Amino acid sequence: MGQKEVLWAAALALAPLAVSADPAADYAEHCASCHAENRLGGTGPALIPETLGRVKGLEDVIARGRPATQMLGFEGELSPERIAALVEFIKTPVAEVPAWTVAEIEASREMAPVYSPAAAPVFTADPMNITLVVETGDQHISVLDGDSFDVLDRFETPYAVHGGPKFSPDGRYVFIMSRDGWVQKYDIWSLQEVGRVRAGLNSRNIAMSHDGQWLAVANYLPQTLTILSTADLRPVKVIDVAARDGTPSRVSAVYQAPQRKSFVLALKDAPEIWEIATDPEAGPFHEGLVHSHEKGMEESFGAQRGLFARRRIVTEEPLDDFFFDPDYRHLIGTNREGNKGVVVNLDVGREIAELPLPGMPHLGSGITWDRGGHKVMATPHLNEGVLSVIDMDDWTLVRQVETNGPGFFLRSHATSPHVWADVFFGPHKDEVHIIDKETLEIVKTLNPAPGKTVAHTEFTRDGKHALVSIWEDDGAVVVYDAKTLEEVRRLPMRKPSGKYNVWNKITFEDGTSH
Ligand code: DHE
Repeated sequence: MGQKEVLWAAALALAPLAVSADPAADYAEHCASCHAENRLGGTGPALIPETLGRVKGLEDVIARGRPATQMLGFEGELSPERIAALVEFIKTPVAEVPAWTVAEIEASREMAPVYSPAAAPVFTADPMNITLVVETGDQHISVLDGDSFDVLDRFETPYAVHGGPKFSPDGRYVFIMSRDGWVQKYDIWSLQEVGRVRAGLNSRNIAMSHDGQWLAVANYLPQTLTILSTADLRPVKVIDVAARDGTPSRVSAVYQAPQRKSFVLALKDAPEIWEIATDPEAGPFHEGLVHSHEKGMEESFGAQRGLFARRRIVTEEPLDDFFFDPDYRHLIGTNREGNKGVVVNLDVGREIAELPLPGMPHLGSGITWDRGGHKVMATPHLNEGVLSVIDMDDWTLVRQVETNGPGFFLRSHATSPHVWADVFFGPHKDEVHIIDKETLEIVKTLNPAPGKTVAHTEFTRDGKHALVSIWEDDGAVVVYDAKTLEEVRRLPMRKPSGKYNVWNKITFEDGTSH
């Protein structure tokens, strides 16, 4: 064949790839069968900006697929131009969000056919010292014996687990949420999945009620709060989340306030905090009042009493991220711009103080401890290499501890003199600072895997060991002696993100976030 013919043959071979991009048609042909026509997920995850926002290398995934999943590569059928157009298409918000009512949620419920609950733990390890490691590299959770560090089980989770799994108050069951709104229930004693349900189409986080009966699921899509029965994952209520003027709002996050027997949530798109009773007798709901910033304005919600009664507290600005003091009387929140903090007294329903918290404080990772007779809280900042330490008695800033870069997570333990703070962002992403809780000085900086992202610490039940993640696909959990700060074990894991110790979580250990 002459040179001309070769070029001609090559052009012909490329012809199907050269067709100009029609991403909607390409989506319908290649993606819809797994990810659903409306892009809200099917056997594959939802392909919407709310889920994909932080996923890097989408072009590569579409071209070459994802190993060890059903996601195939399409580079043989789609040109780079069409793949790029497809990426733009799936990063565009969906025009219409379908209803996701009690009926739809109920229909999504899948109880594991082979689940048989054990009468006692099927292992000899201390069930209170189990630590779960969420491995986002291949969507699994490893169940670690907190004494021997043996992996007792490794089970598959829904795609893109986010936030802390929530344990039943007795530590037997754990509930895990994915960004696509799936909630999975797992029985730690039996080492088996119990079932799963899609409680929302795009969800933020979950909270367990004080008595373990109800699980609240905070949703972005649709703008609702779903209440599930923890016993069987049945939806018992879907609450539309809308401001007082009727504007629908996403939920910034929901947490349980055990002493108050309530869930507390903040609205992301409206200046309101809601408190939802998880007990018909829950204290504040008898007042039936809401206090607003506008002088002297109170609104009665007298009719809304009983289980899941709601109370609104109006704030000056919407709160994006928040935290509580240990007795849940105060909520410490930050606004969307992340340039200041406010303290809201939940008993009287008013903002009572402002905090100097510039640089996007990540209050969801805050922890508290006793320092010199005062309770202090510390929070990292996502935009600045500092940790702010606040005195919770008078809401003053005690110190801004300078770090080698912005961090994501903090952890400590009642038995530990240290706070462990990662440096998640920037050139020092491979470091973890060890900070003295009294002097607030960095006493040591660990660098367990030079050049690799290191993040998120969790302690064992007795506080003797601290577990740190190497956030890489071929990552690890590094186990340190919490006193000597020496490495004692390295457990290979697939991008281990958060780690959660049963005892520390169910006892609300001071050194752990919610
Ligand atoms: Fe998180 C917890 C919000 C991005 C990993 N994250 C939380 C919580 C909130 C939150 C409100 C507390 C929920 C709970 O545990 O009940 N996260 C946000 C964001 O607003 C942000 C910045 C943007 C977003 O995409 O939502 C964000 N988070 C991330 C990530 O990019 C991380 C690093 C990787 C991932 O998995 O998406 C991430 N977030 C985590 C983890 C926790 C978490 C591991 C639980 C920490 C814990 O110790 O409890």
